[in-house]
Amino acid sequence: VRRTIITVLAGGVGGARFLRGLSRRTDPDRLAIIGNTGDDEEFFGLHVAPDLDTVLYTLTGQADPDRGWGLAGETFACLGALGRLGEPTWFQLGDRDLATHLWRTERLRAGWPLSRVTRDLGRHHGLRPALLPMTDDRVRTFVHTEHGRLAFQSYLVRRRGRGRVRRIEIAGASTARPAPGVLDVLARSRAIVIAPSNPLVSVGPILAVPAIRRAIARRRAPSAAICPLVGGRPIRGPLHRMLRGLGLEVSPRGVARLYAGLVDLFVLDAADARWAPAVHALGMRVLVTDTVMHSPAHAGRLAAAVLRTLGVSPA
Ligand code: FO1
Repeated sequence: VRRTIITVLAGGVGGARFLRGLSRRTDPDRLAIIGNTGDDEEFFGLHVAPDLDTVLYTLTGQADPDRGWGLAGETFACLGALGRLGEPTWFQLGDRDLATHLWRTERLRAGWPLSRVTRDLGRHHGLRPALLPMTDDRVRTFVHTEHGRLAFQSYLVRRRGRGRVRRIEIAGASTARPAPGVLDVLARSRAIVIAPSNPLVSVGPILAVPAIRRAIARRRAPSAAICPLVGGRPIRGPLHRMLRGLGLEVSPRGVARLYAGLVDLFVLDAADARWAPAVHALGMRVLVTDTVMHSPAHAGRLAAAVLRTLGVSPA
């Protein structure tokens, strides 16, 4: 692992967009990303790692700008042909995206750990930050609703995040070990940042790996989290419904509580400035700024403000 200055815990689209901003404001070769693998899933025998791929495609300028996931200009001929064979097509696997999953799956079958597959994939795509899956072990997120125990993609994509959430299960996390490099980058970080990703199903699985949580709780570097709720709603995804279903407060304080003891600074959107005292009372410093990432330039300004407030020089 190269010399690292900033380590980011990231889920899918929100995390990737924040990272794109951060990599404009700091040396991307000195950035490390710990990615969520809890929402990985097998489709047609292929290992799909949506959050890792979303980060990879976004940071290499290949992501579809509207969806935020998958490749820009993608076609779906293969999926269409599978549909004509009577196969389920609710998970949109693009023709060129399939190459990623074929390649990953072949190497996993050859015995490579996911961390090595991810590193090589990044090299082939010209990715400069170190992208580390949180673990090489099998961890899978399940969402329990009145429809039963749903694998994460079934809950989010197939059922569109509907249904009352009763429990979130991160299966395999309690015995999972951090992937090679993860504890090392955390120990050598000058700052640790939790991206504006879903704290329950994107960041939650990363922090559910016991040695990762422990390393962050005992950090020497300053740490920050950016609140993914703005005005009581996430920019995308069902976080507000998940919090409500679990009986947690649907507010920045509700999110901040999930990070108690792990972050020194909590970043609130200007629309939620009134929550600053309540978050501060949890023992965190508060930064109030614009957090909505309408463009890479907005994301860059957000990232720069976070680093400045943490006292970390960007380059
Ligand atoms: N999200 C959807 O809402 N619908 C899809 O059909 C879909 C397909 C897909 C394929 C590859 C990939 O890497 C991501 C994909 N996503 C899709 C996004 C993914 O479900 C979520 O963004 C993450 O799992 C949440 O972090």
